[in-house]
Amino acid sequence: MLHRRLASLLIAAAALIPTSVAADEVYLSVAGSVGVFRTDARIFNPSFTADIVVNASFLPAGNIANTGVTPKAITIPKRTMVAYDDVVASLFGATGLGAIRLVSDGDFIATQRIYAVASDGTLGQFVPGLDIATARTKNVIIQLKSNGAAGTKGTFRTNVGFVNPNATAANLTLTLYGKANGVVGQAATLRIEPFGVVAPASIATYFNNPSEDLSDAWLSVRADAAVFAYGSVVDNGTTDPTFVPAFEDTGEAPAGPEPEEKTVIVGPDFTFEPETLTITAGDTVTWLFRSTHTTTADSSSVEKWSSGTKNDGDEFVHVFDQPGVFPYHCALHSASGGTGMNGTIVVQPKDDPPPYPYAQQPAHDH
Ligand SMILES: [Cu+2]
Repeated sequence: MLHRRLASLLIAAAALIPTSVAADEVYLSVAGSVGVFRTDARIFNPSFTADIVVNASFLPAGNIANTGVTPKAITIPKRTMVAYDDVVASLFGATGLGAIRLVSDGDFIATQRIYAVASDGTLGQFVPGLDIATARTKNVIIQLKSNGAAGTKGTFRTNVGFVNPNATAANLTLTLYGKANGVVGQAATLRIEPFGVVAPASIATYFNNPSEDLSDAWLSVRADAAVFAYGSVVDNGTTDPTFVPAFEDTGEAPAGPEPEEKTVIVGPDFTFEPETLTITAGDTVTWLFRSTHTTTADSSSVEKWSSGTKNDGDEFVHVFDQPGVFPYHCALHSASGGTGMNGTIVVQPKDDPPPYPYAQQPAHDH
């Protein structure tokens, strides 16, 4: 009984402190009803002796911070599988897409079926609940296929989705490889809010609808915190979907190029030269001031910095460690994101070679 009471206290503590370490923490990475798509979930308690309480949180998609979500406590009796058809509605009384976070001090198994309601029945895919221990900083999603639009028989499309199971934001770098195993376009960056959920979206949109052959493709997902990533490959003729979980990318990239030092001239003609500077993560940027200006990161920039007001002959140095696109302006002569005296630092990822540079691959000779 003492153990039981202690367990209840621990559950209460887990509910109050979402980041506390739990015995079992599982994510259903996408759930909800959209159009003809539905998701059914099951939760199983393998214990022969004890009921368990699972704290379930619905984390809405839209890449919003879900730190304030209050979990709902549900009891799973011993040796019982509890069914939640249309889980977002039946368990949470909610609508829309999101992820589900399940936390308990007892062991449990959670699974899901995502399916489309068709005229002759359903077409669906099985989605395992993902243990928090399998969230990773280095992921790879293989066997993707994206070579046509919905309705075109014989072609497939690929959606990818992401969940950040951390109480802090995560910064992801996505690198897409096509049929020739070369990098497609430029690596894409994605910042996911604390406990944020990015709903499945076409892989092509992350890479500006590339023209490369993606009839076979794979995606590298690197992050500065452990995240969940998955693909869903959909037959455009039948809508038959296949869930593709991310695997650990165990490859160790060789050391990238040595960090370089780059320079921007802050001119008396109210310009940054060059206006757009492309560097590699870890590079140092020095602004050389030739008249009085105040270079400052835009409010939309993930990387925050400001030179303060500098005069002719002064320098300001900043190191960019995170990949991404970081717009900035002169606070004396332009508004944040406005027109006037603006510049952009484009930071390419360092740790996902080969090949360099992160440019469009040459067109195939056919
Ligand atoms: Cu200025």
